[in-house]
Amino acid sequence: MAKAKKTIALIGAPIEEGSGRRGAAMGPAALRIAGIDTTLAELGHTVVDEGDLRPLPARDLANHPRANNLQMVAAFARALDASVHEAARAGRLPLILGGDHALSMGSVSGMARYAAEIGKPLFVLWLDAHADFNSPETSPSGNMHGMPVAFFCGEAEFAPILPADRPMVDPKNVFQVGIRSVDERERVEIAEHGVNVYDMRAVDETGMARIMHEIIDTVRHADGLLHVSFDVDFLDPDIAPGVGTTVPGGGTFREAHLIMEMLCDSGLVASLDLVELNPFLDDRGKSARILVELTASLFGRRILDRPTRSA
Ligand code: Z70
Ligand code: MN
Ligand code: MN
Ligand code: MN
Repeated sequence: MAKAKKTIALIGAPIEEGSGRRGAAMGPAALRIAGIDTTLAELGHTVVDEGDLRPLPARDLANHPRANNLQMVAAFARALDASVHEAARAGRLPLILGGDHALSMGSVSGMARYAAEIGKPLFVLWLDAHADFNSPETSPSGNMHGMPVAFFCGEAEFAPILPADRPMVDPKNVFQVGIRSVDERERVEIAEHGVNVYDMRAVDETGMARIMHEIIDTVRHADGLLHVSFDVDFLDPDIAPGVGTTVPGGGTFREAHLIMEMLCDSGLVASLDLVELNPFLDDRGKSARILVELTASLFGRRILDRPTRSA
């Protein structure tokens, strides 16, 4: 499986309106400059760069006092829902170059539609310091990058961003790893809806290898599709400073690398978001380069050409 060559669609989503600050819109450019396309091509994949989405604000939606920049966030959600769905249907693996995490409202919804059409359950692996399960009602900031998981699970239906009858993701099919910053009301929501949360304590106590085996086994036994959403702040700010919301105590490079290698071996990954890279805050391209390294591991780069002893 690890050797399977794919056609990968790079979809740039220069959105920063979902976060509380500027800079994430430069993410797609930084990932391209760090060589995401050539790196994947060198691994033998066919890479189709679809360029950057440039949606106009969704003027049909009223401004919302607790959903900042709703019109722009909705525009990206709609554009991504359409382009991710189309890429997946055409047999291309969507790789979304973010852009802040609000973009996952669209990317995951597009994959949920595709999964429903082919009759498979969609699972989401959410690698993040944050649970991103707020809604305008619960959010302390109003920033929509803190809301995508609630949105694609159907728990934040406050405005017609996407059709209300679209396929939703079952919160029990969401696996969150690396979580270490959860708001008070968000904590109640994720417990109530049965989101699978492996917080940093779980990572320390259980170890990343066992956690990933559990997640991969669950997806495999359900014959599911797996969407991976990688927020740069999953990583420790010491190794990846190029992100708006740094939270100490993050994942190590080795943990992230192991995740990617195990996912590669699983052959289950159907789509990937790389989000929250803020090149304006980065240290000479360091975080962009790490993201490209990790993506290379997910798509088949390996240290030795043999299965690991644990496989
Ligand atoms: C907080 C909120 C968040 C990312 C920050 C923070 C959310 N829970 N998400 N950075 N990626 O404002 O909702
Ligand atoms: Mn996030
Ligand atoms: Mn985050
Ligand atoms: Mn609820």
